[in-house]
Amino acid sequence: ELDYPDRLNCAAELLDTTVARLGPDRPAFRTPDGPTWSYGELQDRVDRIAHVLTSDLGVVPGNRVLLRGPTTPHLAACWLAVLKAGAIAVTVLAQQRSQELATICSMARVGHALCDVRSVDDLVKAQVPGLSITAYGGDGADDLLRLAERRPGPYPAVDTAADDVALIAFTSGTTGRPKGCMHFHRDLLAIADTFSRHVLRPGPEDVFAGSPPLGFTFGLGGLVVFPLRAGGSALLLEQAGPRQLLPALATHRVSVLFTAPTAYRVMLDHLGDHDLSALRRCVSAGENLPAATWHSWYERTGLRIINGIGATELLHIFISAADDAIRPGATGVAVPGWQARVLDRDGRAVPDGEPGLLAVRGPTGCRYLADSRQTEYVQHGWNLTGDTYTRDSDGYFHYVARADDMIISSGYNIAGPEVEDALLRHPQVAEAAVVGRPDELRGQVVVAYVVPREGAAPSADELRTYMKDELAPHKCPRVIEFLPALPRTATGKLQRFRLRSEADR
Ligand code: 3SK
Repeated sequence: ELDYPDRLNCAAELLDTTVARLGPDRPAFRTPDGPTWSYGELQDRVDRIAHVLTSDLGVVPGNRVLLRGPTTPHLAACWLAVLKAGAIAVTVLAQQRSQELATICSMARVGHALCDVRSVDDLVKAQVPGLSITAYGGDGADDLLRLAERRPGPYPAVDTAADDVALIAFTSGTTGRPKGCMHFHRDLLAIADTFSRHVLRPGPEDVFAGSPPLGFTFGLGGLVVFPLRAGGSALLLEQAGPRQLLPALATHRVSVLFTAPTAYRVMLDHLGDHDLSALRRCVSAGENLPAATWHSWYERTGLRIINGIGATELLHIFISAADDAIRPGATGVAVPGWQARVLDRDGRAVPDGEPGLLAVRGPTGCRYLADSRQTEYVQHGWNLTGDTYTRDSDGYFHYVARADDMIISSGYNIAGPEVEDALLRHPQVAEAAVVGRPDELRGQVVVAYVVPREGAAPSADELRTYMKDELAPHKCPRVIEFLPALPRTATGKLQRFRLRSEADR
């Protein structure tokens, strides 16, 4: 049971409480080339920025402040300062361009922005009425860091309520229209005190790193909230593709890694003799982790990937498992503090083994910013994530597909991920995505898009023959097409709707 006081400032809890507990000298953030920031230095920088927000920029509690920039200690410090000053952080991704930024600013009524000087152009181009933009990392006299130099001294955190909004995180899902998800100060601690505490069990010696950016709550949790809550440190990488991750894991003795299934597959092709001996936790989320990927990673590294499902609506991971509790191919069990069920469309639990809608509830919850889709996501007191799952008799949850991604062919229900998993077991396949194409005779037929491994060129016939040994005939793709890469969102999720419209042509 999580029991937070009514008055709670999450930035003060993450930073000031950790400094009081472990002292100021432990490392907090490091980068591949820059100096390491100790907790004391981080606290000093956060406090100076919070002073600038209040005294120079006129930010008051409840104001919404947009944060934009590559993954750096400065961006993390700005996030903490905004929360410490009682304002609300609105996080965005580097890939979001002026049109989307304008929509987000208008939806969230953003009045101020703190922006890495390298990312400022798109924001200026967005021409948001009344938006005050303060850049950091440049050399102007009005640069945030220059202003911060003139504002020394501790900043007492604003006395926020535990259920004051601290963060508005935007998600476009895999189909488009952005939704702003509001999260409270207590929610940000709850993700650390549930998933991180019970599944990762980190300590002050842990070094966290990963690919998700801070504008995606997967990254914000894994690279800022979890390390600070545990008194550990994070390696923040501006370039965090699989090929940059591998040498960084070795050089900085990373012990907790956050990335997506695709990155694990690419890293497998480039493992070489990188020293991964410090790595003890490999988290995979953002997409379903196929059993084939889990086994390949285990065979090559001896490490068991911790699978998990999370959502921007719920902030972080709510189903997962670690160590001996891991069952390859399953997502896991409800994280302590969370409950999960598989329901039918009327909100009734379906029997174990039968597919239905994944429903979860726990310490956070979906709170869309003025969006009628709220009543689709929250029903019967449960958050419906939009995924089809089964639960087995041991309480393990197994991913089937996104709820609207089931393929119905000749009366059979076919889950694309099962077909993808089979394709991924083929040694020449790097990535695979399966969708339904409308068909007069069968309703839909199974179409597979395949990205071959580097240097490989399998033929469609070869893969079709292989699939016949792997799956029942009705699940085997009728059509197999090759692509250089699969279409993905800025957070790395597969955009099946794009493949479906490709298949319709
Ligand atoms: O959207 C997701 O897939 C996700 C996964 C883990 C943690 C947080 C999020 C948003």
